[in-house]
Amino acid sequence: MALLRMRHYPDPVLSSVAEAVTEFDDTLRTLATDMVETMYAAPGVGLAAPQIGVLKRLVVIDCGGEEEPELIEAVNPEILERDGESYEEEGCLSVPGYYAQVKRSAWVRVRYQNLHGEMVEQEAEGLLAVCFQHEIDHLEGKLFVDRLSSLKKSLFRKKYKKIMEQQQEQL
Ligand code: GNR
Ligand code: NI
Repeated sequence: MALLRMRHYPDPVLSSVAEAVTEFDDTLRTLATDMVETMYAAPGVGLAAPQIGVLKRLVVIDCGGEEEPELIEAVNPEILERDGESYEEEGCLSVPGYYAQVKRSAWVRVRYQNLHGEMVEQEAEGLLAVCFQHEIDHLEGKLFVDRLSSLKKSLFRKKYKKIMEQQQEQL
């Protein structure tokens, strides 16, 4: 097992579209295992492969919490159906220190393949629905800050610059 290096905004890998996974082999399963370890270590409730520099359509999610972990490893995930609206505060391991409310669908039906290539369909609401949408966005090269209004996005850019400068000072 290994921890993988997190890529941070504005790394160009985060704005690139990831490629479909076609080989369901040990390489894929090792990548998934390392991503799960990296997600739990962060800690985060989700992680998409582009965040660790791999442009493949693989995401891992665990919104279950420490008490009852509920690990999802989703390959080539897609949203089939969506309904309602939600405005949850989001953060992202690739945008450290910044949080904002994002408009999402409240309910989604998703389809993905498991690590053996078998098709799975699942419905999600609440934090899990937000997570699926947030992670699938990563596969399209989209970050939650791309979904903010242009005013909020320019405020984000200023604030993020300061966050990055403070991090530099701490080193
Ligand atoms: O750890 C994470 N928390 C979170 C909180 C609200 C909405 C989305 C997320 S996902 C984030 C981890 C991450 O960056 N995944 O890509
Ligand atoms: Ni993220």
